[in-house]
This record gives sequence, structure tokens and C-alpha cells, in this order.
Amino acid sequence: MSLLNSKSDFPILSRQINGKPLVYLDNAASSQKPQAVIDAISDFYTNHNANVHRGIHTLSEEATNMYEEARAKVAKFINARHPEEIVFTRGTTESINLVANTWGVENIKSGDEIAITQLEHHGNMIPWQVLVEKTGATLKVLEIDESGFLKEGYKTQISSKTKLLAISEASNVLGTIQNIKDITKEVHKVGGLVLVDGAQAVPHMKVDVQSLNCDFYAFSGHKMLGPTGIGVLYVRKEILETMEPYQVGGGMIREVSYEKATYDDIPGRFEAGTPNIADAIGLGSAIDYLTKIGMENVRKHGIELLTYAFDKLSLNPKIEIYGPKRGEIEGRTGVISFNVQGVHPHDLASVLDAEGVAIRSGHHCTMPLHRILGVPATARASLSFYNTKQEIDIFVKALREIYNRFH
Ligand code: C6P
Repeated sequence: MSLLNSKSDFPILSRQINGKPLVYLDNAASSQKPQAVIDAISDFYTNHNANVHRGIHTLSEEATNMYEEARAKVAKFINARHPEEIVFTRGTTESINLVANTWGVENIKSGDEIAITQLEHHGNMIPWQVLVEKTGATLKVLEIDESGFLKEGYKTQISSKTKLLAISEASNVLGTIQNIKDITKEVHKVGGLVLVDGAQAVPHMKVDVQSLNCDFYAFSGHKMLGPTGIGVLYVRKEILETMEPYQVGGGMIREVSYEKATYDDIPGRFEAGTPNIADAIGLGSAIDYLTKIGMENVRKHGIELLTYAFDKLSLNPKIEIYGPKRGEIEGRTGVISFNVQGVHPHDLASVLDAEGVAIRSGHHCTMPLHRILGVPATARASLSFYNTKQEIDIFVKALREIYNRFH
């Protein structure tokens, strides 16, 4: 499949916004969906809809097979050893909350430490704040350098007290890609576990949980061409088997009496109630689509677009880009957070919208990081492989005009 023709696979990308062709640069918030994903969801409801794991009639068996096939696709996509290591959730946020409320509550005690980094999304911060509050443990915040990389000094800040390091593989603001493999090695040395927030990594690069050797890996379907309301939590099998259910009820039990219940095996015991069947199947279709393109090609094209955008944007000295610089481009994804001198990011976003260009402005659910950056808000253009150099030209030209208008 050619990347160059892929834009036409996404029906929404031919829309006009305010009379201008849509230039969609808000992919870090949520990506657009190819027709194949929309069709997969529609096909499920049109031809196969039934509940899963509950019936022996044909439709129920078809639905169950399709749902479990989607799980197997996810496992293969991130190179998990077993499909049972994949729990379907609503998204990254729910995946992380699941870990905090199960593994966390069961294992974290007063005197223990949980470590995060300064650049974490609120979704990988607040669940740990609540957990330490509940358990009497301590939350340690590890420092990042100017480009957003975890500072080497973290090695002296972790110890046998560190039960978990929760870190994003790619930042949603700075784009910085951490060296998870090395970090995992260091945390395992002191006996801790590693949870990776992969929300901004999975859409852009090959993720291999065995090679990263992480213990938990969380991500969302909607940022990687899949539907909203479906996400993934990978947990290493030996750990998942020790965890108690997150929610309890129908569909996750083995035996129930009026007094008590025993629970299903993994992963079913973490999916109480009727799961989001159609969207899991939609996510499976998104994985098929990305696999056809090849994640190596997605990454290669991403770097090419990012380099092009960097070169164009850095022609204007009034634009400050945060995160890894041009010389470190391999260390980042296509998230470009920036400020234009003298223009508020919200003004930038609304004037760009009038030109058909969609970007995000604000704190991007990383208020503490923005305090470190010394600004209350940034503008953020985030690229996907379906963006083109022509679209970047439109974006840069519109920025130039806005700058001239405000000065
Ligand atoms: N970031 C953004 O515009 P959910 O909302 O559960 O799908 O994902 C939460 C989340 C967790 N971690 C990281 C690194 C993220 O980027 C996000 C979502 C979006 O940056 C919406 S705030």
C-alpha cells in the first residue's frame, strides 16, 4: 500500500472547513478513520451483531470469534507472547486506572515509591497520585532535560523502594521518545516494574513489548485509526494472573452463589459486562490497515514530514518549538508544540481553523509540564502518515499570515 495515496482512504479528509480544504493536524488528540475501519464496524452491526461469550447460536459464535480475533491482532501487533495478555478497555486512561486500582491497591504499601516523569499526561499522573494517597506511598517525579528525555540522574533516584515507574514512551507535547528498553533494565535491577503509556507511540512506530521488556503497556484505539471507546492494556502474563478483577459482574465469572463468586481466567476476568465488541473489531481493522502499510514505513514517512515541517517552521525566528531539536529528530514523533511570539495559542488555533487547519491549543492535559516550560499553553500541530508536504505548506503559510496580522 502506498502512503502517498492513503489520504483518499479517509473520507473525512475530503471535507471543506470554513470553505477551505481540511488540513487535519490534530492527530495526537484523535486520528481520523479510514473507510476500512468504518466498514468493519458497519459490517459487524449489519451482519454479525450479538453478544460475546454468552450464546451458542451462530451470530454469538461469529461475534465471539471476531472479538477474539481482534485481541489476537492486537497481541501480534505489539508482539505480546499471548493474546491473553491483552485486556480491552475504553482507552489509555482506563488501562492505567485499571492497573492503579488492581495491581496498585494489592501491592503498594506505605513506604513504597511510585515514580513518574515531569512530562506525563494527567492520565498517567492522577491515578498514581490517588494511589499514593490511599496507600501512604510516595510519588516521585523524575526530571527531564530540555528536550524531554529522562535525565540520567534518575538511576540514583530509583531504589528497592521503587515498586513502579510509569512513563510515556512518546510525549503528547514534546514528542520525545524515551529509551524504554534501557529504563526497563534499570528499574528491573532494583526490583520495580515498568508501566508504559504508549498512547502517542503506538500510532507512529513499531512497538514490541517483549523487546521493551515492560510489564504493562497502555494505549488507545482512537489515536491509531481505530474507533473511540476502545483501548488496550497489555500486562505480562505472570503479573496479570496475580491481579484481582477491576470490576465484577456478568461475563467474568466461573461459579456464583448468593455468598460469593469465583472468576474466569485472564483476560476475561478483567472485562466485566458486555464489552465494546464492535469497536474492538474496528481496532482490529485499523491494525490490519497499519500492518499493510508497515509501521517502519509509517515511521519513515513521519520523520520525513516532521523534518520538512521543522525546516519550514524554523525559518521564522518568532516561532519557538518545544522538545527535541532538528538535530534530534529521530528522538521524537510528529507532535510539534510551539508558540508564536505575541500571539496566544488559542488565537492561533481559531485563526488557523478559519483557514481549514485543525490544530490543538492549551495545556494538552499536561499542566505541570507547561509550568516547567514556563507557559500556560502551547499550540500543537500533530502529524499522521496521511498528512502531506502540501498541507504543511498551507499550515506554515497561514502561520506567517497570522504573525503579520498580529504585529
Ligand atoms: N492525549 C492529546 O490531545 P485517552 O484519552 O484515554 O484516549 O488517552 C489519554 C492519554 C494518555 N497518555 C497520553 C500520552 C496521551 O496523549 C493521552 C491523550 C490527547 O494529547 C487527549 S488529552
